[in-house]
Amino acid sequence: MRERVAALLARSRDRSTTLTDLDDAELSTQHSPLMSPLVWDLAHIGSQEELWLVRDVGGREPLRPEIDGLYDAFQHSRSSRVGLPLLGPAEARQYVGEVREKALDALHRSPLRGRPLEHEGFAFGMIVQHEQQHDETMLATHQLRSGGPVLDAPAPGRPAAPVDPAAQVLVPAGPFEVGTSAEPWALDNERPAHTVDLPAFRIDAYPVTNGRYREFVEAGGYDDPRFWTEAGWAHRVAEGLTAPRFWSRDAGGAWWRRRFGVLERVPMDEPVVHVSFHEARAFATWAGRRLPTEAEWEKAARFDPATGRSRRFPWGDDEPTAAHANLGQRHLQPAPVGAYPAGASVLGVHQLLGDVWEWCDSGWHPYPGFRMFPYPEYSEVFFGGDYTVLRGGSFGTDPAAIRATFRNWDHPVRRQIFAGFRLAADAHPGHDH
Ligand code: AVJ
Ligand code: FE
Repeated sequence: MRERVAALLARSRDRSTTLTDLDDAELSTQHSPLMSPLVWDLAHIGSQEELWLVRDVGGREPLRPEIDGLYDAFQHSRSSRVGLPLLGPAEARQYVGEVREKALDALHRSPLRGRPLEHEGFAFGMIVQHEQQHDETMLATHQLRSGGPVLDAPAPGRPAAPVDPAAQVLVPAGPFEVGTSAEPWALDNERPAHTVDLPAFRIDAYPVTNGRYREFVEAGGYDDPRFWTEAGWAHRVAEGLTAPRFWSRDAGGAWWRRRFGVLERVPMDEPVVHVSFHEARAFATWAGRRLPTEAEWEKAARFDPATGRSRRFPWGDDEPTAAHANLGQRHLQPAPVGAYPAGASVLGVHQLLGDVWEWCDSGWHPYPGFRMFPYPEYSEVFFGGDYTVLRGGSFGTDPAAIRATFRNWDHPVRRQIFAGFRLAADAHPGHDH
């Protein structure tokens, strides 16, 4: 386990290093009021690692107690962080390096069992996931940055044969297990495992593609309040929305998108990305369908009707590989639908993990029996707020930071995250057998 943890820590640091390989001015500037300067994310990653692995697990004195407050996300909003006396890029790099040395020392000394924080290396897993989450946040900052490209990755693979992007799968009625009490590095909000009984429903085999979404745009979906909730329409009007973020249309009517500094045609067979929950919901209403609830999404992803068991991942219990899902920033875009047949769930639902986060029609609430661990500012303080659940991770999410039980949340108006959606519908008894 020590070796595995060390490798995961190294992988996340490699990613953080790539994402902060920019000149000092670019690292310290605010690319969008929605985001922190990249140099804040970098030192914040170190600060969390110091707090949990060096001070708590390692039992060491603070390295730089005077900077704690600067990197406390609750003391300073993202838009105000650029005005703080932050560590500069060179200082931040040195700080995270020193913290890492001491964290590795703590890894060698920890029994990796005993008290809950160290049991099965939980604190290490939590910090790996934390750094990877900020790496995805930093990737979103890159997407918001103007100027030429600085990141590069090969295009994802294509499906062997074309698929029907509107294909649907029937999920049978009945109880199944949501959440987990066994996954060692699952975060507090994924716990405990509990039974949920759902009526039968239908869910799309693939996330909604740019091609399907374009039809909604061109049919005037953004101009008809009937498709939008009241809050959604207010958001549509206030922000002047007309299409997914980063899309534009040329004089000939062709759709283009800006992706990490490159202008390119919108690929119609890729899952749509950079839409808010409200846009997703309006699309669903226009299409005569709805978004899945969080429990429906999880059942489509985990339920094995042959055994009645819930799996760790759609494809089974084995950790993700490059064949299962588009994860880990290996590709800097979603893959065309049908590109990951090996990652489909038993029921035949594809691309649930990776590609795009999927908005669900569920607010952010604790599971019955929830117990905060190890700190309330990860999940608990957000419960009941103006948040919507997202599932499944995106091309920007590391495999270490995603599972079929993983729960994410954000404000329903957010569009800079790598979020899309898939459609669901009730299965009407008498029509579906
Ligand atoms: C779980 C993605 C909502 O980025 O706000 C990072 C993750 N928490 N540092 C966020 C997180 C503390 C969190 N999300
Ligand atoms: Fe954080």
